[in-house]
Amino acid sequence: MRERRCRLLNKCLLLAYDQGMEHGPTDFSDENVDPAAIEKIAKDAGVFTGIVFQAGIAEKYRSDQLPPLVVKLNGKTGFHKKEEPVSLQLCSVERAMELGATAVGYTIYVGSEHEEEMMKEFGKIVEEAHEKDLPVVAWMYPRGKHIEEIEKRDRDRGDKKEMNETIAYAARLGLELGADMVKLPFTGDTQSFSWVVKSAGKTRVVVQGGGKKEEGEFLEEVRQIMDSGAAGMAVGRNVWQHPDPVGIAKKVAQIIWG
Ligand code: FBP
Repeated sequence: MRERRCRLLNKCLLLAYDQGMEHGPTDFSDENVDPAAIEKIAKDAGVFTGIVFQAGIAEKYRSDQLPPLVVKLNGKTGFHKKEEPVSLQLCSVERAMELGATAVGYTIYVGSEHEEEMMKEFGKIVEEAHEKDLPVVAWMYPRGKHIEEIEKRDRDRGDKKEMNETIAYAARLGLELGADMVKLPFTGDTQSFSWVVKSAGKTRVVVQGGGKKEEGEFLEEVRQIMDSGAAGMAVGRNVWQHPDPVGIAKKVAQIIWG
C-alpha cells in the first residue's frame, strides 16, 4: 500500500459537503449555500484531513489550499423517500482523479432491496481505485423497509440490540467489499460501537455527524466514538451550521488528536 492510501487510514476528520445533492439547499443558510464559504471554513480551521464534494462542486471550486479532496462517486436526491433507497454511480474514478481526488466515496444503503446493485458497482470501483492506488471510503448506511422493521422490533423490545448489530454488519460488509474506510451512524454508546469498530477489522471507521445537535451533546458523542477505537469523524452540518464553524471544528479535532 503506497503513501496515498496510508494517509487515509490514520486518524481523520473529513468535512462533508454533499448535502446539496442529498437534501437540496434546505440545509443551507445565505452564507453556507456558497461552496466558497465551506472552503474558507476548511482553510481557516486547518484541521480537516479531507473535504467531501460531488464532482460538480469539485470542478468549480477546487483550490490547492484545501484539504485533500474526496470525490463522492454516487448520490441521490431526496425526492424518493417512500421508495427503497438506491444510489448509483454518477462520476467515474478516472474523472475523480482528474479533479484531483485523493480518495473516492460511495454510499451503500445496507439492507435496501437494491443493495446488490450498489455492492456490485462498489466492487468495481474498489478494483479500479485500488489499481490506481486511490483509497475508497464507503458510506455504509442501513436504510429501507427491512431496516425499519429492525428498528420497530427494537422499539417494541425497548433496546437497540438488532440495530446495533446491523451497524456492525454494515461495518463488516465494508471490510468484505474492500473499503479502506467506512462511514457509519453511531450506535449511541461506547460498548456497542467498539464491537462495530472490531467488526470492521483493518477497515478504518469514521462516523457521520447527522442533523445539527446541541454542541455539548455532539462533542460528547465524538468523545465516545473515539473511545470506541474509531479513526475519526466525517461531519458536515454540525460544523458548517454551527455559529462558529472554525471553533467547533477545532474542538472536534482536539478530541480526535488530543
Ligand atoms: P452530516 O454530518 O451533515 O450528516 O453529513 C454526513 C452525510 O453522510 C453527508 O455526506 C450526506 O450528504 C448526508 O449525510 C446524507 O444524509 P442522509 O442520508 O441522512 O439524508
